[in-house]
Amino acid sequence: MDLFAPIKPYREGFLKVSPLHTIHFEECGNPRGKPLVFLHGGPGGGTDAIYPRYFDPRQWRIVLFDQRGCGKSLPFAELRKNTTWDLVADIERLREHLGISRWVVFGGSWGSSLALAYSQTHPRSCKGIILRGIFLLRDKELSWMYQEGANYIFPDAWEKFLKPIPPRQRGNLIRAYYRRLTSPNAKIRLEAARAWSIWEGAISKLRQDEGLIAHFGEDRFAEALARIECHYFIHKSFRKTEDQLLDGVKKIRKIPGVIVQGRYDMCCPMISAWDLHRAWPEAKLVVVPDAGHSMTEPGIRSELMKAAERFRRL
Ligand code: STX
Repeated sequence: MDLFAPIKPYREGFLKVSPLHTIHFEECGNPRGKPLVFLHGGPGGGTDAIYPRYFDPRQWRIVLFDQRGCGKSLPFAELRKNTTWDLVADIERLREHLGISRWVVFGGSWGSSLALAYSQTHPRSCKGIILRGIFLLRDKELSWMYQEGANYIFPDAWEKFLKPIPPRQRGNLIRAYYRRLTSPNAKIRLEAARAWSIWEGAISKLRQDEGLIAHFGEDRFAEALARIECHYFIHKSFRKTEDQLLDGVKKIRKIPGVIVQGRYDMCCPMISAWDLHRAWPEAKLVVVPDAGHSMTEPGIRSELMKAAERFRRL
């Protein structure tokens, strides 16, 4: 299934969500269409022009926003007052600001974690939940990606990830990176940000994509993504317990849900989609047999577009 044509927002704006933070949002498609909120990944990834193209613009009112500190939101790469629960509150504030009573929530990767956190906090605002590349904020998922796991598959890319960190600090890479990413020295910060972000780009697709890796290495993109991710991950994404998002499923069981997962996702391995499916059997699990993590992988793209088409009729 091909994406819909490139689209320009019909409305764009800024919403001040705290004394410190202002978030950028936009709306695409049909102002009288079914409302959907798109939760991007990272955290810190920002909105990409490709995101609204998964949804039929005649049928949907597509709301996108840049989470605190990234994309066009201000201040850029700011870590203060930037937690999962701040983002959950921002989503609800944005919904009210736009006069939407209930919307479909769409999120992949970190966006899936945020979609679960949001829907479990505000179930009555959610008409449906479309998730992709499941990430449940658990220690084993962080350890897989940033300590031991994915490096067994990508030892070549891992060497580059290790490079900015002296050997004696490699026992806790998230901590070692956090120190550099919050350094007052811009050169140290940027070197760390690029290495952190390039690692993620290198493991995001079934087949490595040099264009994607180069994009992840761009200074501005890398600085927001790496700083914000590392800040969230060193704080265990501000979760209350290890299994908070699985235990919280009881609050969203009755909301229609779909889980799209690439079998060879090296960023968010399928164990989490499976655990979520076990906890939430009412949601439909779709495993794409020949895909990794990225939402641009052909099989993932088709399944997400099919899911959106089914959810349009809810
Ligand atoms: N982060 C996984 C995630 O949420 C550990 C993610 N992966 N890639 C992205 O987000 C972007 C493409 C949004 C940068």
